Amino acid sequence: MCSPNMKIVLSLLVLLGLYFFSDALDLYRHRSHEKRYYRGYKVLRLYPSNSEQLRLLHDLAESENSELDFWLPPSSVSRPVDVMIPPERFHQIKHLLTANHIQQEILVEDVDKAIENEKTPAPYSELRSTSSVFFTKYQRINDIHNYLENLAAENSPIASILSIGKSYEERDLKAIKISKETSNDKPIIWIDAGIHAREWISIATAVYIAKELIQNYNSDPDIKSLVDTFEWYILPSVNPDGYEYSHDYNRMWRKTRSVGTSVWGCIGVDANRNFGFKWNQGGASSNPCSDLYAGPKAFSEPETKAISEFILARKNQVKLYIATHSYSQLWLTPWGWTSKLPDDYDDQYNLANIAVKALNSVHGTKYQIGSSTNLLYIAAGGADDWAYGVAGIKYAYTPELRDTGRYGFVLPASQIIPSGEETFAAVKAMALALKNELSRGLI
Ligand code: 0X9
Ligand code: ZN
Repeated sequence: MCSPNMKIVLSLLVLLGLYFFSDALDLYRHRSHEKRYYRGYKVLRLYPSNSEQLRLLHDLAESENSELDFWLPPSSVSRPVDVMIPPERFHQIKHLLTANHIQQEILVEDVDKAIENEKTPAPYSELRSTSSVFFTKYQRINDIHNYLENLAAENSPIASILSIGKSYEERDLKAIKISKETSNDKPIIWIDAGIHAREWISIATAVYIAKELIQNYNSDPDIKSLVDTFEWYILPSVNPDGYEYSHDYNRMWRKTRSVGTSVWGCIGVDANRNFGFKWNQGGASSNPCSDLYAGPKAFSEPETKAISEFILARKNQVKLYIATHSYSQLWLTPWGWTSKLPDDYDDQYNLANIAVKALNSVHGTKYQIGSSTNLLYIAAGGADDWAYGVAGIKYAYTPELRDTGRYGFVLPASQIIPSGEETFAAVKAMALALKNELSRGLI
């Protein structure tokens, strides 16, 4: 028999043991270069209908080592929450949700199968030209870089390649510049993608936009006028280390791959929490093991630092800043650090509306418009807020591309071309509207 004190000591020891065991497991998972499989993992969509249910989901999302991956984190009672659950936790979590009357639906039965399905290419019969073959699958970073190099080499009067810096693992942050050189202080449009490694559709879509601008220069007078008017910079992979890691080892990787000083060996920073505006002031984590880790300081990551330096050096020229992500079909405006709306909100909304209408006219895809905090959640340190709040770029957006959760991050490759077509239409419409504002001296 043990005394009550002994019992307390024993329980504490067991808890301590469990704590170290789960962290050792975590260390193994984060550092490991073994491929991570998602066999039997499910994604549940939850519909919190009151503040208690929302609180419970917040608590679950914030609990460390919970092994739950919130594809769509809890935000408000009116918005669904998507969570990926490992098979060994499924019944326990389901029980907890049911006991708390949280309405649920299975979005993805088996994430591994969805990852296989993601490879489904568009049928060749649907391709408009042989050059579209590149967009039938999610390409690796070297192939993307080679594609851009060739595109630039074949269209040298209007396109060139530049590297705006290096990633943590020293990959080039390769961008394509598309411009008819007439002067060196043309207005700039900046488009980037892939800051979150697993959001593959954003990367493929950004490359598609570059291709459209270049290949239609001679045949579409509107596109010609846009390439003549603006200097376009498109950086399809802000986080190439994470992107490659998501191909080779862990499809669900989100962060950069920087190695910090975490005693548990956790790797990477959420680069969209790492920008130097209201840094780490909400919706971000100071825990290096969290997927929302803001980093040891603002701009600790070479990727975000390189973007900030590039943009700041040209800040008066940059008229539009688009940081593409996935998923949810939202055209997000600032702010993401507060629910207050900025003074320019009406103008920002109106330009987003032009984008979303044009996008919708291509394949009927519906997007919602609103500020990040109001449509999603508070998340400070994002690129869009920094572009608007520090660089002073009035039109700074975060489009969350396809889909609304049917496939989530693992969108079948057959959707790359439709996503490219509709997002290009959105960007083109925005740029034409901006060109008009410029000619009237409004921006
Ligand atoms: O949380 C994010 O960084 C973005 N959503 S995602 O699902 N792609 O991770 C939204 C960012 C919106 N902008 C700001 N919060 N500043
Ligand atoms: Zn993202």
